[in-house]
Amino acid sequence: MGISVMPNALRNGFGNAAAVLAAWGLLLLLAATPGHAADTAFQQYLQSLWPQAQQAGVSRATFDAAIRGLEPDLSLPDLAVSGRPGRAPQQPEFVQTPADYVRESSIARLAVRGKKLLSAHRATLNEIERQFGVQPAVLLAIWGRETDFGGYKLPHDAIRVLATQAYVGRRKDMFRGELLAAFRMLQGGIPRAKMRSSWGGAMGLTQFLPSEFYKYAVDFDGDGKIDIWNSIPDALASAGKQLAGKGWERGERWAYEVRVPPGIDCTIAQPAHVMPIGEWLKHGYVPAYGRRLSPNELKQDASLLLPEGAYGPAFLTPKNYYVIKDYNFSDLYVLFVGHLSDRILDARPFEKPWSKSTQLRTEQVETMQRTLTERGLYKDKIDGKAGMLTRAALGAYQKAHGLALDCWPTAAVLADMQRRK
Ligand SMILES: [Ca+2]
Repeated sequence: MGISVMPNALRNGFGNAAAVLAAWGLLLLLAATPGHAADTAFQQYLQSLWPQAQQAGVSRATFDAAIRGLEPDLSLPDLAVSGRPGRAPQQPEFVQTPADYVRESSIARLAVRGKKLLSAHRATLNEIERQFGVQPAVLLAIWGRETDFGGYKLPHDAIRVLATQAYVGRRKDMFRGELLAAFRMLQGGIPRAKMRSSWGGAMGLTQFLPSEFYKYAVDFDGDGKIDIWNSIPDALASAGKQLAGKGWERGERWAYEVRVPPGIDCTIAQPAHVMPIGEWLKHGYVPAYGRRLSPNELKQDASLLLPEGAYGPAFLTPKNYYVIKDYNFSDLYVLFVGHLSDRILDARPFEKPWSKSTQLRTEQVETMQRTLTERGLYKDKIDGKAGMLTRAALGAYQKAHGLALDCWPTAAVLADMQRRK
């Protein structure tokens, strides 16, 4: 348990005396004083939100009922507490590989189920596509990924999660806004018992944060109520409207798997390096399975994605790739959802399988990211994940030092970095 939480808590936007007291209260809790001291501080923090809740149209009775007896849930991930500052959500000891996350057995199982649901909900899905431009299989893939088509029981009370994240999470301001929106949902008549969520506070069959609920959720089955929990038409149409709102290009694909020409420079695989797909093909990239692209598809701008560096499958990613990424900021999430959407319609896996190559530990990738930052090759987060920008920076390092170029965090690169220290 680390006393170092205190400066962080103060720096990260606690703006008034009550909140400062709340932060000290939490510190006391972390110093293992009896729980009721922290409860008081947490309650004081929650009470400090009342003026904003009132402004948002929440009644005193709703507000009081929502926070009565509420305690923070310090077991949640992504909290800046207890000697784990900056701990990423559910961070595994080893870097998660695409093969781990886009697990073939999960994809295959969900695709079979998705295909059945596609027939069962065909008319609704076609109508959603007509209105919002998002293909049925993409919406089914999101539903499958988010809640296993409704089979996954969300473990948390959303109010408690949002309140905890607003109080002591790494993104306090964002979650304070979400908590206020969740109070509005209660005020609007949504029962507390329905508001079950993930550790990040998302609710319903397709996982909406409260602010997104207000922006995008729709009544699509025409019963006069918006129900993203039990109505499949409402949940899928809401997800469709959300993707449309984030810029989904009607009818376009999420990505194109391609064979890359031999000897490419893998450092070009980053979002800033964009060409029309037709240009990529002129440079020797070939659509997997000999797929033919329409003139319209060839005109789309796309960047190159190499999720496993020089290993595994490669993709050209047009705008819709980044629209799904905006929905959940993770390339592996987009690969999962995108590939599942394809597999619902076509049983073929990626033409080039994931590599079986072993992974480094998260802290080893963090060490690499720090070295790359010191050398001016990397400017993004130190998060121990081998994301696009980390892979490109590793490639730049390999080029600078005459190492084999694969844009992938291997033991060889790490050893080279340590030797040059
Ligand atoms: Ca409805």
